[in-house]
Amino acid sequence: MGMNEAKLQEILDQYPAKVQKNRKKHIFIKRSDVESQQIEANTRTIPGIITNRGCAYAGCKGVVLGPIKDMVHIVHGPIGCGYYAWNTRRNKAKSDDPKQNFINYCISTDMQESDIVFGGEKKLSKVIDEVMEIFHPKAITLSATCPVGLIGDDMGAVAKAAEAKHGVQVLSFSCEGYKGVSQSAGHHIANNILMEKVIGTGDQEEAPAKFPINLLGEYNIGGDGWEVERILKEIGYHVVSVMTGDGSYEAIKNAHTAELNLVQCHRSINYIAEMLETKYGTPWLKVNFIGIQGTIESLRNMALYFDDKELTLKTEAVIASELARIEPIFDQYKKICEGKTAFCFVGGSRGHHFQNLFSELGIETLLAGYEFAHRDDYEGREVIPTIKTDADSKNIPHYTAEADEKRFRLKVSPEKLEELKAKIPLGEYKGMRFDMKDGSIIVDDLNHFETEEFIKVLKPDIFTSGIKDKYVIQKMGINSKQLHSYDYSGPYAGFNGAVKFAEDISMGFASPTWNFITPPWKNQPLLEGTVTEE
Ligand code: CFN
Ligand code: HCA
Repeated sequence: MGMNEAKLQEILDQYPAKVQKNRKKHIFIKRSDVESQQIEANTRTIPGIITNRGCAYAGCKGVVLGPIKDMVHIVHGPIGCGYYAWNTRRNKAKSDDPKQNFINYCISTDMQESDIVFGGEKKLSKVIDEVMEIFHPKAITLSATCPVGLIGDDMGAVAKAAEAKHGVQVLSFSCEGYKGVSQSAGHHIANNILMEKVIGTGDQEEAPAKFPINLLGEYNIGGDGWEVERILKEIGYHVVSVMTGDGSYEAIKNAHTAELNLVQCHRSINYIAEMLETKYGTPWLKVNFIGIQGTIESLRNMALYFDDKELTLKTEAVIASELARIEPIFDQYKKICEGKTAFCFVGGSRGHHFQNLFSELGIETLLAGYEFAHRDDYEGREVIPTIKTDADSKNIPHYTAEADEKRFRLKVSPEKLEELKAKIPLGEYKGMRFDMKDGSIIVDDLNHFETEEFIKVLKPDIFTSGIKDKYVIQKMGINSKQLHSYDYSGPYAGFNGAVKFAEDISMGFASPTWNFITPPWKNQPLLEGTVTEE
């Protein structure tokens, strides 16, 4: 199965020459007989092309900051921007103190024309005052939208004055939508300030329990983080903080006390993982709790890292009992899924992670890609060390150890670290390319034209992506599943999540709805239809 170069060229030939030249660099067919296959990524979408990407504000406020439940997140800008990032991502949160859980609110300065003309700083200060009066949060974030940057409101000055007035931390994020080519720049902006101003400010020197870890890049979409925490706690780990799903400002302040950082979504949080290693000497381990085997492998690597007999035994016991419980159910769904094919296109890491689940269900991924990932996500971190080639980092500074006097102890001696690295992938991860079959297609920033063209040629049985293309795909008669929001379902992570995913997509395949839809290619020609006269 798969696609050959000639067929791909046929699709690309439909583009004007200049566009074709650009898009060609973002697409390749996997070949294992060549050592390196380069892809262009993290560059600007051609204006006019319908991309699925979001903006820097989405990456900062929507993705990284939004899930922190005990801070109030104020959006300085037009109400549409506030609305866009208002719980649509389904990052769940619950709190022991419901008065300190602000996750369901959408708070915005609701900028109007007059604010654009006369400036919005006063309005922003007023909103902060109102928020303090109504909610009494421990801390506040301010996120900038495009017009704020264009008119030059000084959000930093407003934040500083508000801190002095109210005595709580008010963090200002210059994440105007246009600050980068996608969400990715926003992740970076959020990560930098959390690192600089929040992490390490807690008063704990040591974690209060054994095997303390941070779970980085887990946003608790549809409850994923809760399922992962359930497993980790059962084994005996102490979860210091989760960044940032169901996240808490108080917990993030003490993130420096963890002995190991687990990185689930590498794309959005690699900066924090790297900075925590530089500053506090905490190594990081790439994990993937999507898929049964991915979960097992991640748990085993963690046990190897901590190198404790009891923990290792408990890890194996939990794996065995979870497998015994879920495998019989999972296998039933596998019967429905086996032999089918998929396209898997998501933002920055799920396009890779979910291929695990597909292959465990006997589904082959024919095409995959990311909206805004960087080259290392495709080609592997061994090939492309992230920080050095990161286009965003040219504009957005990184934390360096030299800039900071306060360095904590190394969590693992340099000798032990080398020994561990020989056994487990500390500080490393594979790119998507290595997990895909020869002949499969890898596409960066897939657009709607290419979506339709690739579907017509390869006719996948399921297409996983987001809201912006879901219904177009569904109308083409293809089982379409959102892997951003999980279509109101979830969790899909961990053991229970694997079963839930299998159940949901099996329901999709088995739905009688498909009998009532005729895919467009069965009614060809599409554009040259005849017009009947009355
Ligand atoms: S939850 Fe994550 S897993 S954080 Fe990132 S790269 Fe987005 S919001 Mo949509 S679903 Fe998506 Fe990833 Fe990491 Fe989500 S694949 S695009 S910015 N993403
Ligand atoms: C975002 C958030 C998003 C959008 C999802 C989608 C999410 O980019 O602002 O396009 O379906 O996961 O909610 O990625």
